[in-house]
Amino acid sequence: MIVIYSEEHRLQSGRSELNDGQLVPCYEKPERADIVRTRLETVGIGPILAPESHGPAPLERVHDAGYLGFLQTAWTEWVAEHGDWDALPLNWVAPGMHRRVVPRSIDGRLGYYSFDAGTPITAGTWRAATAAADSALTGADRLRAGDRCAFALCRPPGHHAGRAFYGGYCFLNNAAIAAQSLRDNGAARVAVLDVDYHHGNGTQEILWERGDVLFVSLHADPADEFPYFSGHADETGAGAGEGFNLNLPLPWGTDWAAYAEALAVAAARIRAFAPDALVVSLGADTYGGDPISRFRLLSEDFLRMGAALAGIGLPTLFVMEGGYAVADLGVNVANVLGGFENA
Ligand code: FKS
Ligand code: ZN
Repeated sequence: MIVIYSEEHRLQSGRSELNDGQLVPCYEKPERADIVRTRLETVGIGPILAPESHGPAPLERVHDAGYLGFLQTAWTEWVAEHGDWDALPLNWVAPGMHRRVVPRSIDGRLGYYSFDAGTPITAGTWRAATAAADSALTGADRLRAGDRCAFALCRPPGHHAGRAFYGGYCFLNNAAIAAQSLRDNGAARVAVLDVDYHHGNGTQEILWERGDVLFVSLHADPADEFPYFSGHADETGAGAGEGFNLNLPLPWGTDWAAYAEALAVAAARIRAFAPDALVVSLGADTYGGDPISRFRLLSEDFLRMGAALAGIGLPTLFVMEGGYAVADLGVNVANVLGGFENA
């Protein structure tokens, strides 16, 4: 399976995020991609290729033009105002306030376009995020060329990024950008299956009114877990997208037995949709050893996950999302990909 990887991911290296009341070192750090890459080399999954640049057009198919402009200039504006330190938002709109006018102030705009204080914008954020999107797009190209599968080793991740918002370590929605590219290049229907521990609220928002791109997500119940305000089972889509959004929230402590049942429900829904391609938002933060998550999958369960995903029987693009037990992340991700390839 071809792996698409860019060294530019290193350009996203935030200093800190707000977590449990403290500014702590960012969980979403360059070592994550390094350990995955190293493990893939060790087990012989590859070749590992650099992404091709696809320019702004595929980003504009998914994201708001004003939002993309903001992401490109936010760091420069922030440094001019506050100096050379991570740009983090501090204020958000609440019910009864007004979001009609885009603030002039960079602080105002950070709040306007974000939903958490864990996602620093740095000097290299835009370049890293566009390299990640290009990786997903290059992976989509591989499926179009006839490959059975491909893996885009994206960093920063993407599934929390919406049409016009960032958060949860995500800026550009790599999976949605890839799904849209597949649609724009001949696929009649595409499914996105999100197996990251956290709900892919950005992907859901982007695809909410779409009947041509099915979104299915297994994740920790938002009643207990980030992103809290998205991911309930009764969120099923709207308009042409009604019935094409399937959320399968699971309780803290979920192990492989319970996870596998939900995965079978997801697989059945995807097969019934009969898409031309599958995009998997692949987070390995469902692992029992993950420092910020509370599911209980074991490393060998990721082999089973890969085999189950292969059983869906579709050309499949894997797009890297979360996973913070860095020492074991390489093994867990390689297990999914190896489990898929060997099924
Ligand atoms: C825990 C606070 C958690 C944010 C968690 C973000 C998760 C990001 C992710 C992605 F795939 F996008 F990277 N704060 N006390 O794993 O879903
Ligand atoms: Zn996650």
